[in-house]
Amino acid sequence: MISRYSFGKPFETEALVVKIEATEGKLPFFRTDGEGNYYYDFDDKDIVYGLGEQIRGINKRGWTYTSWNLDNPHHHEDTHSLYGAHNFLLVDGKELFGVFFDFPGKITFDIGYTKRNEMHVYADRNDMNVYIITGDNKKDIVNQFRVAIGQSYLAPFWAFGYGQSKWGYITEDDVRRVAEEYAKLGTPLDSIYLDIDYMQDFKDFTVNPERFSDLKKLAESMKEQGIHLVPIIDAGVKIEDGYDVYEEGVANNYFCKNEEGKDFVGAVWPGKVHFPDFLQPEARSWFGEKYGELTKLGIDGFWNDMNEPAIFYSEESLSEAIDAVASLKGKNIGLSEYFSTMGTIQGLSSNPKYYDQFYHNVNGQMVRHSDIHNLFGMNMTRAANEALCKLEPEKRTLFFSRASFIGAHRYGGIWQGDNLSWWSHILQGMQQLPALNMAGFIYIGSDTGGFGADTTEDLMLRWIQFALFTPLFRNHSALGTREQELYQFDSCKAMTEMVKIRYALIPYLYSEYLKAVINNDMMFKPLSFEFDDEESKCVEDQLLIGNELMIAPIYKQNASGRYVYLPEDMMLIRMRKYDDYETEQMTKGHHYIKVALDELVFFVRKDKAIPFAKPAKSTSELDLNSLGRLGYEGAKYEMYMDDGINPDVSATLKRVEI
Ligand code: MIG
Repeated sequence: MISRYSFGKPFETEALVVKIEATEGKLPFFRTDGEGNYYYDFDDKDIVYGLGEQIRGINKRGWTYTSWNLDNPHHHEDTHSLYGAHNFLLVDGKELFGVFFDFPGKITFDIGYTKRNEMHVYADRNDMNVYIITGDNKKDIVNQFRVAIGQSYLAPFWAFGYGQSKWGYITEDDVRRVAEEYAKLGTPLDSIYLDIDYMQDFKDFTVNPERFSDLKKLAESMKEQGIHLVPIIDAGVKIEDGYDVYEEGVANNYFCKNEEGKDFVGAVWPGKVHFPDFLQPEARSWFGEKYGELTKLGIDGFWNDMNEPAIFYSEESLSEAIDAVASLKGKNIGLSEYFSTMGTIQGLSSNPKYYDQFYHNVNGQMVRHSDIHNLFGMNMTRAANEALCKLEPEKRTLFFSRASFIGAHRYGGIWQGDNLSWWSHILQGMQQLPALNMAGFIYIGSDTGGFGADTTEDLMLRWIQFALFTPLFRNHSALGTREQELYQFDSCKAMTEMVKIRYALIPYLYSEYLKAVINNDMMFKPLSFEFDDEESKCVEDQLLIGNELMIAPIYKQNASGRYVYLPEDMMLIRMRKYDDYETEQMTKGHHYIKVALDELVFFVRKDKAIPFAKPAKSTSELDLNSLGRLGYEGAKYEMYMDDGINPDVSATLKRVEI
């Protein structure tokens, strides 16, 4: 049961797809002062799940989290905000309920940080809808919430293949080389990503003609090899006379305005930019249709970046900073001046004050950006998705975004942003998955191998052994970091075997993905969502995948194994290659399991089995008609399959028993 409690004048975020009448009467579970403060008292053992992309574990108790979409490459333990705002929580303990704070501005969740046994949720304004969801169990509550926020975005089947990306593929030859090297190595590959380097001067929907002389031809020749090119699109539009996107945006008032009613100027990769006002439906369809210029060239997937929106500086703040630095010229600078100057420079990027300086036109009303900040990225991806549904109605286009709000899950997936090549970030990325599923995001994944910092061969192997279970399985890294395509490493063969295992698992992973989308379920669950025992509640580094598998990845340097908790008897599968593996019956309880660097270990749940394919060089060549099985003798598996491309899933959906 879902009830809405309405405070002040809430902004319509469009997070929900159903209209729920506001309930008169007192908000249950929380104490509230009517000014945007909500308090909940915990028992010692209460657990809080949710908050989507936020850092710090599956159980959110013990830290404070702020929903404020931020270009934040520091996914450190003391971070408060990343790229998404997913204000849905589930409290499990003395009471069981879900709560969604439907609020598009800044809102903070102090979950036992100030006071260990108190949750304090607060926003700067109390104009919001609070939804309380009660139900039989955690899965039921999540399911009810998911129904209310609408069916999740459906990715094409090919998007389950392996993808290679790197900020710094400067020319089309770089792209061709990636394809060639992987072909030589025999690694399956379905996509190569184009980062900002393909654009002309970082202008959206342009292609640099010197470095990518014929994108259409390149896309065609890649398609022949089963490879999709997936270009990036940034939120900011370069200010440049003669550039059609800029000129049309100005002429039609499609850009965000400053207080004087002029187009707001920020700076990102192209230098000075305007930001499309994605809250205007006309601006959305205009910007969305621009994606068609690339689909005409054979492109069928996009990733939307910098859409928090990230702002490197504003004209005013940059000139202030330059003056501050200039005023120090020739002086003997002491410690405090040094640090305050450094602070001024560092504070230029995505400074909160910029977001007070521009406005959206919402049905003729000027709405300050900071009041609805967390809706911006969502509406960019919505623009792209809605336009492509019209331009290419016969097929699914791949979309994933960096910034998001609940509701964005209907328009695309997300990737988890600029992680680092750190061991702890394997775990971090994994812990985000169930909470993202709760918020509706199912097509998800983090940069495999790590984005920032230099990866290592062993980190890469371990990361692949985890990431091969995530819908988005993409190797991506930052400009200037160590090259991490698999062929850069001595263990490229072992890595390739892991990618092949991924392809063998695709029938299962895609089927569980479809189930999660169609039935509004979670694909990644904490153990405690299926098992009631006290120990399952504490497990932070294992996950259930679909209804059949459990994973317990290795995320520590030089570890030759790890402890695993089995909440029931399970079958261990130890694989070196898709056709070279052993199985072992394990009993419920704690075990130490050895896992060599070139082995993949995962578990099939008791009396269950999964389909298993023969790998192929791309998803288009996977033979789904002759599937093998892994798991318990006699167990049945209901497999969901469809043609992987028709946007209307029910048109081609089949459920077969395997
Ligand atoms: O300021 O386009 O998260 O994936 O490679 C960095 C360059 C901008 C951030 C994205 C990252 C991408 C990078 N972008």
